[in-house]
Amino acid sequence: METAPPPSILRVLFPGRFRIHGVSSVRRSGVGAWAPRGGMGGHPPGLGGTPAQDPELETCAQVLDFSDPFSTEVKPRILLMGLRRSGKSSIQKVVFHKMSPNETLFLESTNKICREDVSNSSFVNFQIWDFPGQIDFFDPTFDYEMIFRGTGALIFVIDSQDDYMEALARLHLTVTRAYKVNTDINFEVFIHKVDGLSDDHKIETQRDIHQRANDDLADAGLEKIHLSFYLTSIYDHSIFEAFSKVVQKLIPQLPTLENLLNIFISNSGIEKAFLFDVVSKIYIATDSTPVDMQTYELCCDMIDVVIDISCIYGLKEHGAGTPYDKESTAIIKLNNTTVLYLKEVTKFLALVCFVREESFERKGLIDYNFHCFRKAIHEVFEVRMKVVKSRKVQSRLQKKKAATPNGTPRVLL
Ligand SMILES: Nc1nc2c(ncn2[C@@H]2O[C@H](COP(=O)(O)OP(=O)(O)OP(=O)(O)O)[C@@H](O)[C@H]2O)c(=O)[nH]1
Ligand SMILES: [Mg+2]
Repeated sequence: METAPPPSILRVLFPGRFRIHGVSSVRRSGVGAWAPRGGMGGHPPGLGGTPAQDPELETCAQVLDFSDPFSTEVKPRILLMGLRRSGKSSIQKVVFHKMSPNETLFLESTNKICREDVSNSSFVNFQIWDFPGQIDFFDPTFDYEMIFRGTGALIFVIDSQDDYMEALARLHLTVTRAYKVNTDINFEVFIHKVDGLSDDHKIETQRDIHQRANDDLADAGLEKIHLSFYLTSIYDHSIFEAFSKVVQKLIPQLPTLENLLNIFISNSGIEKAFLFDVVSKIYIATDSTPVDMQTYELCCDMIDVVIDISCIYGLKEHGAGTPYDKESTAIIKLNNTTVLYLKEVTKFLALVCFVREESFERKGLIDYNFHCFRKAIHEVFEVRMKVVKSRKVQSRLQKKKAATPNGTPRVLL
């Protein structure tokens, strides 16, 4: 890739792709976004509190206000639904708040719908709505039509360690209700807590759940509804991988990003490349070669190492500065003649590549091609920002129209 596709070509190739879904308003999560991980390995005491102890988080997770006419803004919604104790809140906390999986043992049962914005002014912009276990669709105060109308993905969490017959009935009810309101929703089923199952049992459980759920839909004449299934656990990387796939389906620029990654790797002699959202470790795109779990896990570990070391040794006095910036880069040589190469792409995105040692000898070429790749990503990003700005202006105008001259809203908020 001696020359990156100029922006004009990008726009010609993907004219409709520069649509955005969201307007960023609230900063991601209440915890410092760059706190060292509490995830798989835990983090040093005193560095980055966990959300469970962070009172700021409580104010961040807004309680749903159904009457807010602007709360249904353009940001795609991801709903977390499922029976009580199936693990919904744990998933949200582990993926987006870096909570350590063990700490989820102390989470209290959710008793009201909590929504949270994941906004990082990059490609990953959405709202997550965490539901209490038992939602009564027949409760008149529960306006499910309004909720499903603005939903991009509905994640239904099934506890695989429990008897899942009730969960399957609830899944069927939820999916059919949601589909009636909005046929565009992606239905994602997380067969969760699989850390407690043997490999054979995992496959058998997935097959059984898949079969039963689809049979139920077929019996109701709704075989056109497509359900995607994932085996997940908060105790390994499977939950991050599953969430990556859910989020990728909501990123309209995905084909552009994949295309750029394909051009980049084929011209640089790179085996595999991932574009990561550094904070959540969700990969928002990868080239078209197949992903294997070990590769993905190595990338996650590399990001953790870079951020942890930067947090501990890279910050200025009194913790000023960010541990991830333009200068962020890392090279890790593995003992199997593979090199892991990480470079900053935007404030929130990193490129992590797998390169053979012999190809890495041409690092100059890789760096030059990376420079072109980065420029192209920024072009895509700029188009998106322009749309975000114009959406903001539109929304402000809308709000003004809805208010009386003395500023009081015409509708009850
Ligand atoms: N073994 C295992 N336990 C998990 C996993 N995910 C969550 N849990 C546990 O499941 C229990 C319930 O988790 P929650 O996240 O509170 O469940 P919830 O679905 O939000 O429950 P409600 O808010 O009551 O609807 C906690 O004790 C978690 O530690 C997992 O992947 N594996
Ligand atoms: Mg909960």
